[in-house]
Amino acid sequence: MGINSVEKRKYLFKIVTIGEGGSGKTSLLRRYVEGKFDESTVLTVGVDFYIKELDSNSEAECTLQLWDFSGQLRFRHMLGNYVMGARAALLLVDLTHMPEMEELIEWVNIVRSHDPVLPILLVGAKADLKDLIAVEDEFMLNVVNTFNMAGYIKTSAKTGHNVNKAFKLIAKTLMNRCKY
Ligand code: G3D
Ligand code: MG
Repeated sequence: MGINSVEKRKYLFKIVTIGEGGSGKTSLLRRYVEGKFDESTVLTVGVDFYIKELDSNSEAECTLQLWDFSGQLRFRHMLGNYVMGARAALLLVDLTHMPEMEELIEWVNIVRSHDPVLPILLVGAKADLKDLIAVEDEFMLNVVNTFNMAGYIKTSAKTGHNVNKAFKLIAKTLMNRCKY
């Protein structure tokens, strides 16, 4: 390495997806990491994880370790371990079903059990199902404010809409958080 070269900053972030079973977590991750959408997703059993490197620039390289949890009730006792060491979370809400506030509070509490200020990006999933949308932006923005989340973004794993953008947004939030 040349004497004038500057070491690139290297980041590795563990990011977890959370949200009810069927909200679209696995589909979002597969679209982002594998670039595809399957109509029939295999039900996640336990935990999967994916690695994705973001386009690096001259200053930094950023790798995301993306964890995918089965939303099934019988695995919920594992959630504490699942979120341990996470630097951020994507909370998915299926836009075709209005969520219960208690349900969202429960997810926030679980994911922030180790880090009370953990950045959470609220994701409105399945935005392509335009005729079936049951969740208003106002409600979601209110959730963002209430829990001081990192933001709200509507995505479609089916069309790919905003999928890269969502992960870029969370990566940027995390990289900024690392700069003092
Ligand atoms: P989960 O991992 O949160 O449990 P999945 O959710 O990713 O398994 O998705 C649950 C169902 O929603 C799947 O359909 C999947 O195809 C569908 N889905 C996920 N994302 C989108 C999206 O962006 N648009 C549309 N139209 N559908 C989506 P099935 O039929 O397998 O239950
Ligand atoms: Mg899944």
